[in-house]
Amino acid sequence: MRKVLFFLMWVPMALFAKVNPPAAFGPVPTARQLQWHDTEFYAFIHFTTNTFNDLEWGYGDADPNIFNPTEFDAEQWVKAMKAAGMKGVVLTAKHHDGFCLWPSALTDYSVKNSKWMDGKGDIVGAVQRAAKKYGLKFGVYLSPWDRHDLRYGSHEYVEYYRGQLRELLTQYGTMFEVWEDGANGGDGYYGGLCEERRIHGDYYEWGTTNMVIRELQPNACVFGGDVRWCGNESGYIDEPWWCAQPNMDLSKCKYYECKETDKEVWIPAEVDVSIRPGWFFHESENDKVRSVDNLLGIYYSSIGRGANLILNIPPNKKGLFNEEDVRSLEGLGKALKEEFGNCLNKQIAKAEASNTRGEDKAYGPLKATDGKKDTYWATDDGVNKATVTYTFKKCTTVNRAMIQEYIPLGQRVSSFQIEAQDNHGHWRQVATGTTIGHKKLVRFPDFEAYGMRVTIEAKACPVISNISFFQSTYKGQQ
Ligand code: FUL
Repeated sequence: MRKVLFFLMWVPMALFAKVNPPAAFGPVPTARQLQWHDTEFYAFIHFTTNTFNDLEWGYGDADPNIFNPTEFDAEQWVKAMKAAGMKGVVLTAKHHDGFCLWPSALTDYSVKNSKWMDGKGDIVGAVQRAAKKYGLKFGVYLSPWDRHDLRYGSHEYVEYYRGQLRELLTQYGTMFEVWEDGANGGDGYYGGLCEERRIHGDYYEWGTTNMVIRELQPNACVFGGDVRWCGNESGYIDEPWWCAQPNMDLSKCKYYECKETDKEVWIPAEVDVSIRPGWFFHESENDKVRSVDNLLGIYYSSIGRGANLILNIPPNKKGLFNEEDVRSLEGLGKALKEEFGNCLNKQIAKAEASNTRGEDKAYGPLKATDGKKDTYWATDDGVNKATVTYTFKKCTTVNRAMIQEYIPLGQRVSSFQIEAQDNHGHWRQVATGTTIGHKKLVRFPDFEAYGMRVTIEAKACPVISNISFFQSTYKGQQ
């Protein structure tokens, strides 16, 4: 068996490369994190009794009958997400108010006791089915803080929370992400006692609780475990940004793929931001929906800096996305097509690199422009600074660039510079930056270029899976 495995590994290597690929540098993503990185852009949906009470944090005392989205249409949501270019959706199955959007068998505080569809409806099921129909991945947000439940603060509540995870993770197909919010403890209804409850330390016993997720949905990334919060709700991550993080949180080691001896683990950033000022729908914010330009800026400062973007769109009281929100989503999708629809890599006539691993074409500069995600340009071990030069067939207008590291072998790049060659043969700097990771997107003014040059400096030999140049026709919102 071992021999067969060795042979299977050896054959492709022997066919395509004469020298060994670079060894991994630092921590590397798990398989589930790699899938998550590829998902890049998805929707967040905040919907509960708050939508009908004009609240952000429901106290937990709302009458379930208030939840009655008379024109609820999950497909309308999903079509708008698709139009924006999103690849998934995460729904608040339960927010802090404790109201469940699915008919949980573990509480009465859910859609089954609402007016909506005479208590026979299931928002989680409807959104999951619509997502599946339109090819979007699905995930849920299950708030650990529950301002409705009497048991909150006791161990019994933690068992209840685990039971709810079990319901959600067994009844609604494959999930790509589970969101466990960080907001916790405080005043609430708590079964009518209306008091203040504080929780301490590792109340939720995350190491054990999240094993439920690992067991039932091994491909789902856990927000706050596999993935970390970017630190703000404004739509950006700082630069430089490294996915390698000190492995401090040993309580999570049980479910997280780390050993207690690991100094660092791979934990990428997720940028959560709302299309409106609030997370929930408020009529008064209809004129404050983010513009296409604003959303595009967020796209660049999140996905374009190696993070994932989870953009919240709150449905209105009818259970629909409001028209302003749909307009911005459709506009964003169109803008993204104009930004990245015209890749100039097909114009490349010649590629050179200051160093190519083992002088082997299998690691040559054209491997970064071939559109394949598993091939890369790499240098020899010890060569941590290198330049690739691409010459176009003819002078071409360039104004956007994308660079991606081959992250299955870790994150390495600490700085880069992009230059363009003018008609006198002079090289002009058009962009510089620090870290790259999964993806770096840059925009610069139109440049009539004969060629493009990218210089990379890294902590170990650079391994670059994608370098693309674009001619964007997006002129900003008219
Ligand atoms: C926060 C929550 O308190 C907000 O209501 C919202 O759900 C946001 C995404 O996370 O911590």
